Amino acid sequence: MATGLTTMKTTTDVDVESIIELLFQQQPLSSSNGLSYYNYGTAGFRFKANVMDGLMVRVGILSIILLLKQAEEVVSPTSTTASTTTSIITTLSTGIMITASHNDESYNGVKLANPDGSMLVPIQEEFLTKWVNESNSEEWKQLLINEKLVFKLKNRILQSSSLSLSLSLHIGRDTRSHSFHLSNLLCLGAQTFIDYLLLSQSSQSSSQSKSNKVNIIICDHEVLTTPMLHHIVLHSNPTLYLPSYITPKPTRKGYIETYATAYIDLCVDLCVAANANADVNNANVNANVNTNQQQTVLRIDSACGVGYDAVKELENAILNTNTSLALITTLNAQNGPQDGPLNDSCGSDHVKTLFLPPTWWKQMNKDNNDNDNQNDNGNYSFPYCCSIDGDADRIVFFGQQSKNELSEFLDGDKIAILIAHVLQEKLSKTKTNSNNSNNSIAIAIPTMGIIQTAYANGAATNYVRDVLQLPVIITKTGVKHLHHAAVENFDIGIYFEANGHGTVVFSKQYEQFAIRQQQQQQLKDSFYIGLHRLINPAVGDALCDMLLVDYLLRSLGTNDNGAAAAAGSSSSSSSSSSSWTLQDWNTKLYQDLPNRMLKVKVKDRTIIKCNSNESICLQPLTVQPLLENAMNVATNGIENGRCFIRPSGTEDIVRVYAEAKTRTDADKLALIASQIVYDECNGIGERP
Ligand code: 16G
Ligand code: ZN
Repeated sequence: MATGLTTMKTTTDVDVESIIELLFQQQPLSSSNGLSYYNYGTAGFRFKANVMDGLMVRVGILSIILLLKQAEEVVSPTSTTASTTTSIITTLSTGIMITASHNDESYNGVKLANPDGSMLVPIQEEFLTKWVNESNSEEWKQLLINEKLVFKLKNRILQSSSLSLSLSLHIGRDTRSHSFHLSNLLCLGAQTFIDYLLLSQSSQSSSQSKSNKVNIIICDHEVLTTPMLHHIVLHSNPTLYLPSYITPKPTRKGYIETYATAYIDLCVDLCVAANANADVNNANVNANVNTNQQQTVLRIDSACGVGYDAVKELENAILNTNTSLALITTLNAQNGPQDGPLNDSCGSDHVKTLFLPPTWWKQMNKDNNDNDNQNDNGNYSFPYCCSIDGDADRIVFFGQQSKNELSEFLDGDKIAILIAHVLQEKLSKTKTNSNNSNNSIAIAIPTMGIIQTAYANGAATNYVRDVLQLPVIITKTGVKHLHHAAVENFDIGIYFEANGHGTVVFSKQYEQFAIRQQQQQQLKDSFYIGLHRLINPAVGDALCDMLLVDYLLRSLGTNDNGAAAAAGSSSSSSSSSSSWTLQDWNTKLYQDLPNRMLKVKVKDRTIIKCNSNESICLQPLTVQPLLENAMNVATNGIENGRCFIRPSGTEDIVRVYAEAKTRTDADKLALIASQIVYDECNGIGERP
């Protein structure tokens, strides 16, 4: 079994019977675990950790089959038969992450990543779901035998060409106590199946066995954030998916270097531009920084999870560059895995759903040991904070004014609009510059749009449509839906769920545009390349988003039209601070409508069916008319009221969302909607 980074086992005597034995001694379906079906849901398989052993072995085997299928697509028959004298090695990587994200410690989960770092597509999900649930051993035997035959055939084709294939499955896991055990089972399944396949290859001829045409290895990266795993997969397939201006760095260390460097470069550029505008000699940026400037500190709630160490590493990497501290923000990581229970009273989900500050566990433990509690209020005022979730793919920002009160709260909608605002100003400036230049060829400005879900605040959606005048697409919940819509529709696709999960994806046209901007004779504008370097395009990434937001806030506070141009006209209205504060961000663009999210327990949530973007309930038939009635101003006096319900994909509950002009109305609407769900969908427990 693979443990430690990059291990490969030599083939052992594995036959189909021994795999079947392994599979069925770990049969996942059992009446005792109360589960009759394992569904690949919104974010992969996610269950109570104690019912996942058999599932993991199966996912291990199936992930190798999926990797081979991906390889078939990349290495087409024409490319394999092309006769070349030199040997070409084709590499391809996919990944698996073991985590249950924001769920509590008792849960775990597993999700797969495709070679470009993106999540699975429906056909792959269906394949996985079918086979993890398959209880007929004959069916399984047939699958394994067929796969071996196909593998042999492919190998024979490769033998006649100069091509070799090197395939890797990258594995990462979060800090949950059972993640190590589940990861071992996953590796056991994957490695046993690899041994079985490679045995057929080496037995073909002893002379060929030395130079296997197809190598398959498991790279166990151990504890990682989810976005690190996706980054590693994406960066392992650079020729297919990375632009020329991003250096592939497919390791944990490479991840830290990539984003720390991108952040510093952008911050330094900002300062150079500001100094240039102020007509100051900018040869030595560090020397020109106003030393009176206040050091900014960002306090980070790491949800007592895997993001904590990653933030520490980022902080060290940033500090080690010797960049003037006034140019960058100090990252103050809190709530590490040793400080408190994972996602418990802390993390992005807690702050977002309850509008409450997280428990700062270290501080709380200290307070509890103090006999006098007098310091409480004074000690809990932090103007600039963020919370990430248990696997560090979501982030929300907030200011805290006392132990139990937020001063500001900024979610994924706010992040998306901050990015769009800065980019729009910048693009418009680029266009003006281009029109004013003597260049007779007009440049094509990349298209930009925003993808949201029904959970996006109504005020955010209106702001994008009416003020920014950008297209908005509303998709089903689950970042994979937003991701695909962003890739398919725009050169710059900005997608965020309100819960803080999101990123920006860039098209090939954008990449060419970015390169041209940097090559321009006079301007040599590296902003577009710099921005792309700071973003993890594979998946929503709390840590990249954290650095990105910090940079954008700085750019908006710069007293010029500097590198970012970022601020454009808004910069003139910025406060005297050198950076937009959270309050600036919260109030200068748009104000959220008050909203409330509630959960309702029902007997069977699968009876609830929604329309394609989950904003309307289609079944049971009685629900939607009652919700419409609840939203109706005439009957309830609720202004700007909107509510919807949907069954959760990750918990056994129904989610209710409501927003309205006032907090009281939003709460009232949420309560009425919860009662409708309870009454019409066989609610259990106490009626809301
Ligand atoms: C998962 C999804 C997230 C979605 C959430 C919805 C991924 C990586 N994460 O966390 O995008 O918002 O589920 O949860 O896909 P729900 O179905 O319980 O509301
Ligand atoms: Zn997560």
